[in-house]
Amino acid sequence: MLSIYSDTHRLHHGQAELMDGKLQPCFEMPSRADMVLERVKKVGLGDVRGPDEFGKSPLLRVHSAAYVQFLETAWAQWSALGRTHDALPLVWPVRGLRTDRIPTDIDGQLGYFAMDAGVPITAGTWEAIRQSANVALTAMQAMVNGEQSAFALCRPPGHHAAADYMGGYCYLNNVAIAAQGFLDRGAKKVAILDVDYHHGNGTQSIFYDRSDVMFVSIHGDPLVEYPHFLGFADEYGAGPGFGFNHNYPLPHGSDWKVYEAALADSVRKLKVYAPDVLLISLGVDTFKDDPISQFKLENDDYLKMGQYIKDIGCPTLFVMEGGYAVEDIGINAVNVLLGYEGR
Ligand code: Q9C
Ligand code: ZN
Repeated sequence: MLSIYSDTHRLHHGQAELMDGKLQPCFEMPSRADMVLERVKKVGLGDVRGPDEFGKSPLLRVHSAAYVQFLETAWAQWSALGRTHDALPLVWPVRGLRTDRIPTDIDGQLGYFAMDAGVPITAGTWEAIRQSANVALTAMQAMVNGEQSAFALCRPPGHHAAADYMGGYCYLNNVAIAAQGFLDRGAKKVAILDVDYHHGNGTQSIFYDRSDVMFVSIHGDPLVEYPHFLGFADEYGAGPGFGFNHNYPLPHGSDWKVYEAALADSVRKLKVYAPDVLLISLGVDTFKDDPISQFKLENDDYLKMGQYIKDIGCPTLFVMEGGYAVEDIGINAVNVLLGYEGR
């Protein structure tokens, strides 16, 4: 399987996030991508190529112009005030507050365009997130050109980012941008299966009212897990998109047996939909030793996950999302790809 990767992800390295009331080093760190790349090479998965440049237009097919401009200028606005630490939001427009005007100061903009404080913006963040989207788009283009499968080794991840907000370590929604890319190149029906531990709230919201993208997600129950405010089982889509969104919230402590039942049901739904192309939001934070997650999957379970995905029976683009057990992230992510390939 072809992999696409860029070193540019290193330009994004947040200093700290709030966890349990304490500031601590960001879980979403550059070594994550290094470990996955190392494993791709070690098992001889296939060629590894750098990304091509797709410019801003494919980003604007998914994200609002105001949001993309915010991402592009946030660090300059922040550092112009003499600030040297990471830019972070601290205030949000909750119920009853006004969202009909975009603040002109950077603190207001950070709150307006963020769902949480897990999204540090550094000097290199814009370049890193742009290239992460280019990695996904390059893998998409390779498949349009004939590859039957590909692995976009994206970092930063993307599935929590919606049309006009960032959150949960995510800025540009790489999988949504690639899915729209397939549609813009002639695909009629696309499906996204999100196996990250956290619900892909951004991806769901981007395609919620559309029937040309089916979204299926298996994740920790939002009643007790991030992102808390989306990802419940009764979210089926809206308008023409009704019936094209399916969530499988699972309890803390879920192991492969519990997970497999949800995955098998997801695979059944995806086969009925019969998409032209399938995208996988490949988070491996479902692993038993993940430091921020509560599922119990083991290394070999990811091989079986890959076999289930293969059984859906269509061209498949894997897009890297979360996974914070850095020692095992390469083994687990690449096991899905090996399982898919029947190796
Ligand atoms: N106590 C992705 O996996 N914070 N994002 C969780 C845990 C946010 C995860 C706090 C987790 C976001 C792409
Ligand atoms: Zn996650």
